[in-house]
Amino acid sequence: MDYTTEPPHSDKLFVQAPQPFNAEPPVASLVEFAYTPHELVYCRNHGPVREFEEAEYMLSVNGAVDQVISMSIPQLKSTFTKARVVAALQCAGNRRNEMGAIKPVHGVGWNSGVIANCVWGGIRLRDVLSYVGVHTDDLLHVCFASFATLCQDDEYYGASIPISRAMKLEDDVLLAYEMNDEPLSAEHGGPMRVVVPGYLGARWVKWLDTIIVSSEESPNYYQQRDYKILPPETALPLNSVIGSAFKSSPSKLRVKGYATPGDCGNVAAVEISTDNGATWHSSKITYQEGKYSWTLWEGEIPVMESSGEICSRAIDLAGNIQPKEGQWNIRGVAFNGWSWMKW
Ligand SMILES: Nc1nc2c(c(=O)[nH]1)N[C@H]1C(S)=C(S)[C@@H](COP(=O)(O)O)O[C@H]1N2
Ligand SMILES: [Mo]
Repeated sequence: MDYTTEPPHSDKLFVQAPQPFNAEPPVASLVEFAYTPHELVYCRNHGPVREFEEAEYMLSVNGAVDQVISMSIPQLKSTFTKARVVAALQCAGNRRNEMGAIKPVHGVGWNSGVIANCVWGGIRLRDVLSYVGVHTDDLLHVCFASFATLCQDDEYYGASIPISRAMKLEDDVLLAYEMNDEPLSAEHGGPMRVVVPGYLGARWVKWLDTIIVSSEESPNYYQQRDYKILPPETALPLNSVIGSAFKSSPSKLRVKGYATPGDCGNVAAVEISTDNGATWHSSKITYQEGKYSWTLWEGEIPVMESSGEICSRAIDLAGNIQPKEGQWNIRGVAFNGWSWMKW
């Protein structure tokens, strides 16, 4: 595969694997921004990044539809209304290195920066499916594919979601062409990618060129093998991560981090402890937006020592508490044990 024609990458990222390009920002920088700036958005690729001309890029929609269509991006933009959604994009492998410390796991070694909270702009998948005509009462799947790009383990990159998720009224799934109000860059899937709020990043197919409505899930390797995670298969678990911890005065420790919900309602609180969880201090939530954003939090707690270790745990609206130990699995996905940081 040819990696020589890739556009330049951000120099603010730690490169975890150069080809395909896989890189993440330092988590201390990440938690400084509610919306992740482009240069701090992680890159997760299974093949070379390619640039395409928007005017010539075509999206085709076929399969179990009344009318097959093939439209260019400008045509799609003029046919369907624009929507904006704030949602956190997160790789299932986020925090894999912490899981791997328990017992070795397979996959790119990731720390806890494989997440980005962005404003996504695009057209609604629901509008496109209504336009082509689908039978929503059937147990159908909406399969996404990027045949235009190459990848490591299959002929193309693909994924799917149930049609019920695609058609859900208040929770738009987007075919996005903007990220943080800028045109979607090539490395994040421009001219068009899928945005499925609440689902793991593997389903957010980049360089989308084909949608197939089918009675089966996508047969693609990345749907059937690589990102089959324990139930729930699509959402990531309740999580919190410490981004930075430093002494703000001789007697105070300042701690900042992010948190993400599972599928039982948003994050309601994040707690921090300096005694391995014997006692917990509450933190202040400083940012949260809608159902699908991440949560930013910070706290200042009394400490007299000059060094130590701190941990965090998140609690959601249903009262679920992030577990002390994450559940180990060989793929190293969906780790959500308490977050720890030495200071
Ligand atoms: N076509 C294509 N889409 C893809 C991928 C890919 O390699 N190829 N990687 C997926 C995975 S595993 C993740 S986590 C996200 C990463 O998106 P990003 O690189 O914009 O951060 O894109 C998903 N969509
Ligand atoms: Mo991913």
